[in-house]
Amino acid sequence: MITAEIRELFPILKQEVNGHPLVYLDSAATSQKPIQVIEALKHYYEWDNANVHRGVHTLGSRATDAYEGARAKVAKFIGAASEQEIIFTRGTTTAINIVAASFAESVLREGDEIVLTPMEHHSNLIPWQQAAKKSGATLKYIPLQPDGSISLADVENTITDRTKIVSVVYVSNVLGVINPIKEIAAIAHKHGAKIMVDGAQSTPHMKVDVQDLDCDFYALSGHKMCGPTGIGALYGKKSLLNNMEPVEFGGEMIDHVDLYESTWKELPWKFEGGTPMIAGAVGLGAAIDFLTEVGMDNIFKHDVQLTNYALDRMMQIPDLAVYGPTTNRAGLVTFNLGDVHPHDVATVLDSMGIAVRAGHHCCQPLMRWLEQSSTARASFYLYNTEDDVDRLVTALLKTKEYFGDAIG
Ligand code: 7TS
Repeated sequence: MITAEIRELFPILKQEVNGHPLVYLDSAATSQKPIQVIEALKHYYEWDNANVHRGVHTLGSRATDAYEGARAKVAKFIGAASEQEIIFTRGTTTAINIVAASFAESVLREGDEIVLTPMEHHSNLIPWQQAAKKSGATLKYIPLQPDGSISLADVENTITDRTKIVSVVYVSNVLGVINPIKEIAAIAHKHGAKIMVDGAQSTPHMKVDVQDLDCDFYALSGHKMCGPTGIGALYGKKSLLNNMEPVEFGGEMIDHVDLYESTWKELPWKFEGGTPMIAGAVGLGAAIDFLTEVGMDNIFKHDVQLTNYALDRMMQIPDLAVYGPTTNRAGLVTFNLGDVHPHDVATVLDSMGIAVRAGHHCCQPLMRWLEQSSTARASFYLYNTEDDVDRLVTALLKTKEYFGDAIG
């Protein structure tokens, strides 16, 4: 499928915003949804809606099949060895919180180390800060190279035999850099540590194979990969998940309940207390079907080409600073226009129909490292075109003119 055909499948892109055709460049915050996903949600609610894993009635078994079918799709999509290794969560944040809480409870002890990087999203930072506080473990950071990338020598120097868990983002939502997860995993394992991967920004753009990466845990968000909000997944190796305690307790996750003691269901359900996000899972399954049909390799190629095109063009704009390495990156360009506040840049761009994000992008420590209080960010997906980038560049030149002396 070529981009023009793909765009046709996204109804939201057909509108005008502030008198201009919409250019949506904020997919790193959340992607738009193709008609297939919208139809799957509609069909589920119009025909199959019922609670799962309990009813003997027809709708109950249809809903259960749809929900468990979606789990099988997620497992296949990221190369998990078994569907039991996929736990549905609200998104990446919830997935990381489950692992961090479990490690704080039963793995981490005083003097142990948790290894992160300064480029982590708050969702892969604060749960570990809390885990460190609860357990007495220490947080350590793999330093960043001047361009924001990670060197394996620094990984070697940071991870030690005291390290119990390394938690690293695969693709940074600010720098766009793709981190060498497979190599980091190998170093972590050499020291007996586990590795958790924040896959919020990688899963939408590239083919992921958790077994090839040999990561122990992997988190993803459905809403960034054409699926609905409120659904995501935690992948964990079965041997590890089997030995972890649930974080939420209640209906759905139990086997036998007594007045004073209870036992849990087997994987993955012991981690899914309460009525799950059934429609969300169905929508995520439809999103995975759609992405698979387009082809993850095609999507990666398209997104990288567009990012490189945007980088080339944007770097020619005087007074415009772009952040992150110039190679080995996917899907986004973070920038600042002189001293103009990025919120002002985003507001002027919005007046021309262009949606970008401005702020700290939930990466305050990284902003400090960049010596910026905030930045603007254009992020791309399979429905964006070179024309979108051209419109952004023209609009940025106009913005520059508009602010005149304030720049520089
Ligand atoms: N990790 C990374 C790398 C992210 O980019 C995000 C969301 C999350 C975790 C959290 O995902 P959630 O679905 O649980 O919220 N990032 C962004 C962003 O860059 N702009 O808005 C949300």
